Amino acid sequence: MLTLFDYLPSQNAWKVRQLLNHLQRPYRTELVSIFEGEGKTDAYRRINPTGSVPAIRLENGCVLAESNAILGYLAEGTPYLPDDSFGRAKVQQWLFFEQQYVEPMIGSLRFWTMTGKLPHRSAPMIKARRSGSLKALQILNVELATRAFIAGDRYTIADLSLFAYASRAEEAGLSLQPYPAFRQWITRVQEQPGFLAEIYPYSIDPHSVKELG
Ligand SMILES: N[C@@H](CCC(=O)N[C@@H](CS)C(=O)NCC(=O)O)C(=O)O
Repeated sequence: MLTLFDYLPSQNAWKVRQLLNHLQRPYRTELVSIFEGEGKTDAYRRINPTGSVPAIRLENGCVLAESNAILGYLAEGTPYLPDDSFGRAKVQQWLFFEQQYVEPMIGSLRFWTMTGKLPHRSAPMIKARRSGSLKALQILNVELATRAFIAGDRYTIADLSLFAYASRAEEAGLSLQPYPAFRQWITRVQEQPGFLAEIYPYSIDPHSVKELG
């Protein structure tokens, strides 16, 4: 059975949980206590060299890390990834966008806000993340005003991936009021069969107030 290396408050890991739920694919979980340094052990670095979650181990022992790479692999041959080359490239376009403009911006700001680290970050760092986050939300709002889903007319892993952090922007102190098309897309994603509403706040982990090593 597939193993997911997970940390429950991680929305990067939620992406993989969400796709496995859509696919109704059974898996086992190994929790990695990232704030206690479990990601930095030699054993875990052989699974993911960066020491972060998520990662998966397949039935044949092969391991794979990076949330969007995992999504692409697991979605192969399913309705969540187009089978034509242009459709797949469009999905890739938005997966790269997610990793450059959403996760490091909204994700970081949300992480600092929810774990009490924001007051310990410099004003220029916060300003850069805030303006990057607003830029990402604005782009998504403009794009989603023209079509139902980000890579075309159907829900794909690009929507799933973007949803993980962008939909939680209010937890980073960002209002979603100026982005009506984006808010309508949030509802469309939540209406997908097998949508996984359950998410975990950092407060379930008393160690999350520490800095990551
Ligand atoms: N680009 C990576 C980012 C993974 C990531 O930063 N994961 C966080 C949890 S959301 C983590 O494990 N951080 C611990 C660390 O980096 O030491 C992905 O998309 O999988």
